[in-house]
Amino acid sequence: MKGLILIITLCLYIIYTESYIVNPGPYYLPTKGKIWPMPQFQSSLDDYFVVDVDNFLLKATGANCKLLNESFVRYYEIIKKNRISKPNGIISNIVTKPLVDESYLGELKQLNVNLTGKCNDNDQPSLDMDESYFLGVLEDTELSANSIWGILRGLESFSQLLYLGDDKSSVLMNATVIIDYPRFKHRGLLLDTSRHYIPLDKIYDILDAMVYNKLNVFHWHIVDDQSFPYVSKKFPELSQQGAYDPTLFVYTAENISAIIDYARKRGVRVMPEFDTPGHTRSWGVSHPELLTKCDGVQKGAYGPMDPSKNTTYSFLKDLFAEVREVFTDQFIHLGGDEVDFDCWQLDPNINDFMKQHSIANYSALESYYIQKVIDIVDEIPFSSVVWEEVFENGVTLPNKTIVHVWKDFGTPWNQTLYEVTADGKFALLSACWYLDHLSNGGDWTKFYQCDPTNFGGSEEQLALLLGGEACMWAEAVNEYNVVQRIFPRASATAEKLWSNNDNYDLEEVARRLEEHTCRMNRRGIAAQPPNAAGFCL
Ligand code: CP6
Repeated sequence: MKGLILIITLCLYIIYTESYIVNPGPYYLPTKGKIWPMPQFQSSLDDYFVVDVDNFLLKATGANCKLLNESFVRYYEIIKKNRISKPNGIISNIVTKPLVDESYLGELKQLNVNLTGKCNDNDQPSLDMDESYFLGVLEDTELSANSIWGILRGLESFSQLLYLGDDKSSVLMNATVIIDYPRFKHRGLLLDTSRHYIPLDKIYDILDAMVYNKLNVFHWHIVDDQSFPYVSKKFPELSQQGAYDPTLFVYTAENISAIIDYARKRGVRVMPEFDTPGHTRSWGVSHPELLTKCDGVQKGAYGPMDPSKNTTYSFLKDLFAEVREVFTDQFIHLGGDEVDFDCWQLDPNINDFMKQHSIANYSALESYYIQKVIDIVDEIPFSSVVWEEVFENGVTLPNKTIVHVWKDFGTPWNQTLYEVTADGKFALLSACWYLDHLSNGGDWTKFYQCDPTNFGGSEEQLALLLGGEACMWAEAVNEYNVVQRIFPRASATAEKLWSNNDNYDLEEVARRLEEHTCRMNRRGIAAQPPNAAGFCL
């Protein structure tokens, strides 16, 4: 009897599960042939071309130079990566033409690349570079731009228009017209290489992925309290004693030049940050005389740089003169954030100095310091970027100095942006885009929902907002998780900074980001999945 009940129960269970209508949980299907970040204007038809990815031709019809030819070599490789490459999948690469299909336009064999301006092998990207381009995928398929930088952005868009057909073997591209240019000039990614050393190969991966997102500034927060991996020729002791390891965990001038050149060829600027007077403990290992002694807070402790000594400034002048030789960008980021006043307060020499110079308080002392440093780098010459505290402490900044807004506590970021731009200063925003802050796996939506122009400024004020940066502070990342921590969440920032997409449907954005992340994965970038469920071919 018991046995019978057991069998019946089993049968009922099988019938029940078999007849149960399987309803898969929600997930995002990637879109096809959409571009990330979204162009300013795009019109695509259902009509499509078929592309033989192994025999496609990029042809320079305007100016030509090594920068352009090398970009062709890169994009040939990228174009080939549109086939399926899953271990158990078919490796597809067959040009197939549907038998009866009204939308079929034939084979697309070449893209004419028409650079209308000049192109020199040593051209360098800058804040004011022209990144606009026109792309027409029609009978006559042409990419045209005034500058090499626009061509590079256009090649990226062109490569993203390719998608895999439903037969999972042919690669297709819809007839398309694109007119495109960036919303902001400065679209950055900050990478901190002090809290954890990030090896060169990961930095190259990050630069590649930046290009796939049209990000154009690699803000290299190269040193900080914890380690000093920058190898100085004038002061080799800085990294010999201040790096985690003087041979393994450092960046030599040669390493840095190679990174700058790699970035340059892709239209990415490399802006170094040497953050002072705070965040400088690693400097003090070999140069304790630079820092304020802070026995009062803790025996043997050191505080921020000593603003009262001439030797502090002469040291910085020598170091920054060398940094000028190594880094090629117009800008240096001078930091100036999070200066702890306790040590200055407890130091009798500092207080004497303040009396002599009628410096009333510690933020005025910080202002005195940073003013001198700005003047020093101005002569070298470097233009400077500073964190928002420098502005808040009332430093009289040269008008071209850029104020980098990072805080959303105390004063909310939109109020700070308002004040900075009302004062006629250029501004960058980072407060919305902390890659080290995790709320949910898919928290890119939080990044996406921040609009940097949302601070109530006038036209003049808005014109002073140059863009922003996503920040990868490295307290919780090293070589094993840094790339996936950055991408695709920084892609959300990248689209806010490139596109004028204010009437967006978040579901549609999610599907495009799903596609874009799969595309980064196909190209070898270890981006993490953007949405709670999904798959990549
Ligand atoms: N390191 C340095 C950091 C931060 C800053 N400077 C930072 C701290 C807190 C937040 C964001 C950034 N980790 N050198 C401030 C610019 Cl919320």
